[in-house]
Amino acid sequence: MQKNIGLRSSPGLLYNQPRVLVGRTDVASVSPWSSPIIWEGTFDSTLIDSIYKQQNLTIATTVFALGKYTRFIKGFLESAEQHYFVGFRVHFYLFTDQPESVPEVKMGENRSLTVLKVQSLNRWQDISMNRMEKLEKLIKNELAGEADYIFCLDVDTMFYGRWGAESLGRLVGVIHPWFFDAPRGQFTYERRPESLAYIPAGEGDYYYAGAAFGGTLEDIHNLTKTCREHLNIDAANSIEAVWQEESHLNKYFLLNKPSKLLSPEYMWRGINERAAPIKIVRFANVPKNYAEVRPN
Ligand code: UD2
Repeated sequence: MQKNIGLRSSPGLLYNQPRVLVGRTDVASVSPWSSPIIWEGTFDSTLIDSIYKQQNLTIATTVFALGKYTRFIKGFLESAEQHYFVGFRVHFYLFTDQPESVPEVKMGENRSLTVLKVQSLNRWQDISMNRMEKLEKLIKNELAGEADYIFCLDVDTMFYGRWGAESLGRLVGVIHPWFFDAPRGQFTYERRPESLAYIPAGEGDYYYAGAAFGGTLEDIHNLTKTCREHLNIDAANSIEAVWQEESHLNKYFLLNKPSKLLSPEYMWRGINERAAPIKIVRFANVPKNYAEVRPN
């Protein structure tokens, strides 16, 4: 009788055995509504890649660079080429008021960049908030049939480690790097009932970063549309939430629980900052002088 010792059933199935009783014990890797929280040590990148590569996915990725923030484009794109969805089809959409100052960045195979001109705005708060409307329109008018997932990222950032298919999900939020170990009473949610972003004391799950969120086109269309509508209603009522669209995003995620959460490895404070549970910095803020870089 012939034995199949040494033969494999199919390519991509050679990875470490999943263990029921072994895992990260220093952090929660699941939320109370049973969504995974992605940390280093909670996934096998070889396995994840072999699952998702078969699906022939396109990941749309948006970033905004207005005013002096164009200086961050090069570092963002070059580091994304090294670490972000390597081996996948990625289409970057860069919104800027100065298309002429977008640097030449060599993109890999199956990776492309579309530059979209937007009008300049005078207040940094308006630049930040206006992203929701632009994203809503992009998804509705341009992305149908063109992408499977979308991530919306801040530009004053760089990638330092793998950000890959482990981050994909229907509705994905990133736990903010400053508040992951804080009691929710300290979260900088909007606390005035007059705003639609209001979250009262004693409520809330996590504090999510406005700098990174993603999911399927349908879910992110709903998210950006809802946040845009709520920002407009607040504006009509002469109120601006304490952290603008980030406050509205936090309210949205309170009412619409993310199906996947990314740990602060996916939006860290800076490459030189340390905290015990952070075993790898994947994506982090680039230090900036707010007074110098913002329009006012
Ligand atoms: C926080 C959030 C940010 C946003 C903001 C809300 C994190 C880590 N950061 O960051 O996502 O929610 O609060 O106010 O969660 N921009 C320009 N030109 C400008 C100003 C801003 O292009 O002159 C764009 C750019 O893409 C930038 C983004 O808006 O990355 C957010 O602005 P920020 O980085 O100044 O906001 P920040 O650091 O206070």
